[in-house]
Amino acid sequence: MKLDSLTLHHLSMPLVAPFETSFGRETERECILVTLQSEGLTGYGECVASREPGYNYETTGTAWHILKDFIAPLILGRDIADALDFQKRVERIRGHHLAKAGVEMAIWDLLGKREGKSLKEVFGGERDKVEVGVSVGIQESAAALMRTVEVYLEQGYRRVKIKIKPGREVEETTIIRKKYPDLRLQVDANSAYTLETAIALDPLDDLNLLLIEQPLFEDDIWDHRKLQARFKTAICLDESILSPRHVRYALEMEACRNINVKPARVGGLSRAVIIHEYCRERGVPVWCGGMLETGVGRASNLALASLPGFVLPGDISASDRYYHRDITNERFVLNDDSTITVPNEPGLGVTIDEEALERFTISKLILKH
Ligand code: OSB
Ligand code: MG
Repeated sequence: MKLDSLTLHHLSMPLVAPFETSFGRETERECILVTLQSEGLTGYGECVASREPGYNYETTGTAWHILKDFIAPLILGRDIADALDFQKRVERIRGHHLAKAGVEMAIWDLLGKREGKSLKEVFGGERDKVEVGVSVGIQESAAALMRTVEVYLEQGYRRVKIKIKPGREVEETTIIRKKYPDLRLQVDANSAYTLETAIALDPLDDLNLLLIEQPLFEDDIWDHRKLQARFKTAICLDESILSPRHVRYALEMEACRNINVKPARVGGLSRAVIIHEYCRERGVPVWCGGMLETGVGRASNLALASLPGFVLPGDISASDRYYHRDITNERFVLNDDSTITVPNEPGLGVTIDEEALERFTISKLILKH
């Protein structure tokens, strides 16, 4: 598959509501749309780096640099066989997983389109629709959180994740649990605690949560082992897992009981699929995380989450939870059973709304062989 050109669109998209986590608050979502032209076909990928290095050290700025100056020269005009071939070529670039994953997604879109198969089919997915939940940012008060959660439950979400940080965890999580004793509820700290301050999380252990996501340092696995040892509730790692190797470390250390799989964070869909297989063989539940994706990344997440080992609901909400207007013509909606239908058309199965793309583009670069 000869790659003829690579186009980058740096996008800034207004969110329906601000999204606040322990590391910051976003009112606009930045990302980079990656477009590959190959032999008459067009493939799309989303690089999910954000404007600020809060969740991950990469930003839209660093990703732009790595894509333009390092990844593009390694692939343009070259014959790329598949995702593994791509990974081999970019192996010499250390880190920068979000940048690599954006291109890998576009390669998968091309491969699917060439074969006339959806990514679900290509990956061996087994579900036509996947169970999803909603990730609720930190709100002004516990009362405001209650109102926000109520709205999502009315919309039909049956799994809720609440973002927490020191001082904003026990009251918040407890009132939601009291009001909804049977709700599938989980929390995400985005690395906001140390082993010492994590004592504040102890009361959460009695709230029958599905899991507690990434309480400790993003570059740590060992201390999560210590925390997991004293918690009944499953610890789930997000930020700490950057590769299939990290998954092995975490499981061998018993640092967690399940994994949030984000293809971008681990360097691409191919590596997410490897992690899925590794966990499935060991009976470790995984679920698909989210990065407030546009319709492009959402389609990719749905294809991945159709694999059989994705047994916990994903952070893949409907398009209208994020954006009034998206860059895809397709909009993803929540079904009555808190699922979203997996795209069926070849590749990612989405098309671009060129007018919306234009509206949200803050800069554009076309690189040709
Ligand atoms: O930690 O899971 C996270 C969004 C941006 C960065 C990190 C995270 C998140 C989310 C949102 O929780 C998930 C979604 O896309 O709905
Ligand atoms: Mg997380």
